[in-house]
Amino acid sequence: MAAKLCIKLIALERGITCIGLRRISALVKSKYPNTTTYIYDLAALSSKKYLKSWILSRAPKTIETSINEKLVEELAQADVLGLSCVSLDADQAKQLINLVKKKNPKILVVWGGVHATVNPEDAINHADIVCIGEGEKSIVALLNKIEQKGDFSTLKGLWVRESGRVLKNDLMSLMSEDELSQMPFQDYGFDIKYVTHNSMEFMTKSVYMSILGSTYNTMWVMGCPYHCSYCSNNKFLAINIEYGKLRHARAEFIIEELIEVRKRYSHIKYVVFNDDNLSILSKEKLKHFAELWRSKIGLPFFVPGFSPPTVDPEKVDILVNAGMNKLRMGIQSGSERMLDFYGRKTSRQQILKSAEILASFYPKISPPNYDILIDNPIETKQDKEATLSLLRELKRPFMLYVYSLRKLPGTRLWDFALEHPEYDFKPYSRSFQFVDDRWMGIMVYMLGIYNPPESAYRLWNVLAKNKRVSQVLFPLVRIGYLIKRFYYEVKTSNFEEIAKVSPAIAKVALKMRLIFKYF
Ligand code: B12
Ligand code: SF4
Repeated sequence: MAAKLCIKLIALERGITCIGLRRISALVKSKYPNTTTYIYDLAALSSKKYLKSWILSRAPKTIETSINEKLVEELAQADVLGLSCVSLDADQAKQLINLVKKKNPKILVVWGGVHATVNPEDAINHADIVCIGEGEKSIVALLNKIEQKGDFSTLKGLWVRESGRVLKNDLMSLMSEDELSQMPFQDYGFDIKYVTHNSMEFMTKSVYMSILGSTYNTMWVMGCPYHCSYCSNNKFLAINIEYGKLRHARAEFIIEELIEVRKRYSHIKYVVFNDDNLSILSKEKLKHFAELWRSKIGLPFFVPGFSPPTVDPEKVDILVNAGMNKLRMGIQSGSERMLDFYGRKTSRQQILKSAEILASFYPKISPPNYDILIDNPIETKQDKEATLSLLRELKRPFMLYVYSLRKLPGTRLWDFALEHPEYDFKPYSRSFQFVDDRWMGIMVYMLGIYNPPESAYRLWNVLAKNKRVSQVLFPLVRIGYLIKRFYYEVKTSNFEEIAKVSPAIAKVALKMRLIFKYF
């Protein structure tokens, strides 16, 4: 095994973003060339059915449960199999591990990523080793030991199954700014294998474009100091309080990363910073980043990581001038009682104030996006009405992302649901998009589309409560929402950049923009 350690790495995902595994892959490949990386796209099959099921909010038989046999064959040839996924995809990861282990009982399976971190007790029942938290230092130490035929059972950051017992080692320290800045960029090589339930091919520009279009996903600033009860950050903080500090590579690193990836994927015209909290960075750091971005990259970008206490007009302005054309802030509820239950460090008043600041940047950027959580079984009628009245008060325009609440392992909400079986908190295996409370769903989506006068609002209220009418209204408001999203995309997108990749689409969109001027 020692001379040419054969390593296979795989991310199971609904898509191909997998920033975590791409980072691990780049690092492992830099030290062990006999490494192959796979991305198993579990959503490939369902993408056509997805839109219909989303509009109707009904679960289709989306995910193909049989595992690609050719993939199993290839993975089973490895000495070490490294695996990554979120909890939603853990069952398929387990199925894959079982099939691979059947073919090659000697293979060492290392399970890392979010599910392994928030639920190691579950992961270790299926893998030989579980990597908890940030994996770079642990995987390098582990592979080194395996290569040297040394003892890895006491390595930090790992749980190791050995002779029927589980050794639970201390955590590995998180990387410093210097260490983060010395890491290789995410692996975007064409030697990555893109896998679906019935196909396997090398990654190409066209595969990439068919899934992510011209968008590149990255993460610069990691860490979040908040403790929202439904979020896995609870668990990250519980295992290591350092996860609450903002950690990031130098700004130059993220600029170089973009330069590199654009050499390979010249069609990239848009960047998403998946950071939990980019907006908490100091003004000095944001200014430095903004100057570099403007002069060296110049692409528009999306920052989803805003929360009401972090909205500062000066910071928003810095980011907008750098190229941010879209942002997103978590609101979740308009009820002070629910904000408290979720552990959100904000108030209704602060939400209104922050939303006013964000809306003032329209039309320089597209309308701000806000997250709203519904389907919380402990919400009363008053709580729901407080959310609806907040949406009526919020400065317009805005767009909503509506999520149906799910309990995730390792969160305070998970513990609360265990202590209170009388409340029906839905499991994470049920999509976050499937809305149970149709009345609330209709009202929230309707308010995301427009703010009707009082009499029309009351009429909506009555109609949405009628079971039969709501069957028709719900898909209608979701279609209305899509139209509104499309309208603002056309109004605010940079079609000069899009035209370089897809002139036909840009031409049609520019014509539509002329028409939209009259609305
Ligand atoms: C970007 C992101 C997305 C992206 C990309 C998803 C992806 N699979 O990469 C998109 C928008 C598509 C997305 C979708 C969803 N997401 Co999301 N998402 C995130 C976010 C904000 C950042 C993830 C990230 O890239 N982190 C940066 C990398 C560097 O960290 P990392 O992935 O943890 O990887 C490190 C370690 O885990 C480890 N590691 C990772 N893999 C491996 C492998 C090996 C072998 C080893 C040794 C180590 C290792 O080393 C890595 C580097 O340090 C997190 C929140 C967060 N802060 O983590 C939520 C998060 C992962 N998402 C979450 C959820 C719930 C979802 C959805 C289910 C939501 C939905 N609406 O349907 C979907 C699921 C999609 C899917 N099946 O993958 C939850 C997951 C909770 C859980 N218990 O699983 C999180 C934690 C947020 C939360 N609220 O709790 N998401
Ligand atoms: S602010 Fe966002 S990332 Fe932080 S704990 Fe709350 S939901 Fe999670």
